[in-house]
Amino acid sequence: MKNTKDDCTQDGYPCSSLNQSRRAFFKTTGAAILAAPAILTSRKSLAQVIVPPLPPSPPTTPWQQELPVVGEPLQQTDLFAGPLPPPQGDAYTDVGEVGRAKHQRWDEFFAAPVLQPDEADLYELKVEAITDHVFHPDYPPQLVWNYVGRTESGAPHRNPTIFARYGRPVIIRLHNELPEDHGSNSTALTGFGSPEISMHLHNLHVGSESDGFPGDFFSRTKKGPTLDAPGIYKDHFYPNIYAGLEEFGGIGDSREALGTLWYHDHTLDFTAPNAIRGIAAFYLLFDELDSGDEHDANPNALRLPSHPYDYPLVFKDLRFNANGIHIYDQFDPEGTLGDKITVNGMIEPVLRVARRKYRLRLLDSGPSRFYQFHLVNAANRVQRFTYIANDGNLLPRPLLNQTRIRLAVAERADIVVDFSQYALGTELYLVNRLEQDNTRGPDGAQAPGKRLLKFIVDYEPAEEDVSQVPSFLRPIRRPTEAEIAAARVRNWVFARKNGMWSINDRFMDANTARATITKGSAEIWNLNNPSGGWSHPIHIHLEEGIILNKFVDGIEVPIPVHERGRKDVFVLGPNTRMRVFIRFRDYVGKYVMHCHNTVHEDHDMMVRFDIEE
Ligand SMILES: [Cu+2]
Repeated sequence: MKNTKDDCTQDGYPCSSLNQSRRAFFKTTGAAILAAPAILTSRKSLAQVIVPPLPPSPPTTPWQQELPVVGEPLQQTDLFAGPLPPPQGDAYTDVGEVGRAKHQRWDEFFAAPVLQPDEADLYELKVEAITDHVFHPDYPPQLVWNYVGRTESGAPHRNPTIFARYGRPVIIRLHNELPEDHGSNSTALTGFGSPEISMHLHNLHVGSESDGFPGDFFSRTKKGPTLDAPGIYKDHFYPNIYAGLEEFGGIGDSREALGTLWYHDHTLDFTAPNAIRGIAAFYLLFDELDSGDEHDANPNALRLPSHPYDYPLVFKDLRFNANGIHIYDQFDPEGTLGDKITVNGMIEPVLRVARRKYRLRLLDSGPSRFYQFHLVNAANRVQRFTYIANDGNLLPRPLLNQTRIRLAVAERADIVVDFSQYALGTELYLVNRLEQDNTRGPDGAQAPGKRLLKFIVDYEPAEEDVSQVPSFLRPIRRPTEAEIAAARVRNWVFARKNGMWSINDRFMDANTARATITKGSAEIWNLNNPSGGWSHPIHIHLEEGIILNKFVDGIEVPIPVHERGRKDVFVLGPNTRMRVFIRFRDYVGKYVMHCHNTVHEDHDMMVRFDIEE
């Protein structure tokens, strides 16, 4: 159905904050840019011709704020007690749910059309504007947008981590409570973001209606082109099954388990400003092997360091104006590179740790910065750790005695650091040595790097550390030669076009599938970045892939050992091509592949693909 201008989704794009003009502008050719609306022409002319560099963010005194020693998981919500009806397979448009498609596989998991008590873990989140966030005490309290749940005492729980388990469904009821007007019509760079939202859980194996498709954005009055109606809330059904359900039965193939996931806003054209506004948090998924319990008596359990010694850390690069207020230029297809790195929302925080092993889950949430992390002591001497998971997927075997972690946007790395080797009072730093001076990609690494997070080895653990890192973590299913030979090959070229970013010479169109794939089939995707100037971390929704070959300047190069497991972000450096083997399983519908440099994604390096029966 064609959307009308009345519901504010002409061409399928939200009309708040100059969006329509912006889209019209961006969709034009280079010649047509000259005839674009005046305000945008002037903005774009500035961006493309003069590019006045932003002054650096005001200085901050390091190590003024402390991260919580224990990160509390989100409490469940009793969705049977609230004013809205409990979740069901079909959308409840008559009581305010958005017009989404019916949840796939609902009838396989639940006996009735409407959920019954104790059939799933239930959570309620509201995306809210919060006006008192402190990035750093040297900057004023200010506006962020967060996912907000509730603690046990009923207090707000901002960007909470959700603990989930394979075989136990989760349903998240997401409310959009953002203000419709947040100053976005101002030309100040403080008014960024779109108050319509779409929540993506990266990279759960899930039905497309719960995947946070970019065109599924909504608010009370507006909707994206791929929803049937706007609404006040949307239920997301996360069945927490392994990929391979139809092939293996049960809850799928446990070799496909994911561990470190994150949920973030994915609104068409606004992923970067909305995620950088603060709409992003962790979702940790456990199973029998990676059980989240270092005391687990099950002989199959890995007994990796577990909560509260399993600690997620998210890194974001932000830019602040002279008043210490967060700014971002969502009109510039080169975005805004941050020069202040936040760790879990704070600049240069301190984390006090016990003398024992920790599992640290590192996430680069962008929008554009790449990192090369090192753990160093006060004399900048590099420390060693164990690398156990990339992109949230446990590697077949741990990588011991590692000294660095490279992350592109949306990549994750789980590492185990043994703080028991340090005396009480020891100070250690997580540093970034990767230089980067624009949003196009990183330059080289330079010691000693920038200190982002200080650890203080602060106390003895309350009990003996019984956690371990076994020699074998999770087996991997590699494709056979016959499967590789039989796979259909698709070629995808990621390139600059008219000052924007294209895939196979075209821009994102939420209404048009550029590939149609038969459910249950496997393909080889040739991901090609022929440019010498940019890096593109390519993310493919729904499924993990395995890199078969990697070429730089046309010459095959070894695949780094941490990239030899399952991945959902494929980091294409300059002049790089990869062959990736992917199975498309268990679900049908619309999904996307995109550059996860979210500036490139928003300016339009994204493609819709559909899976069909
Ligand atoms: Cu890119």
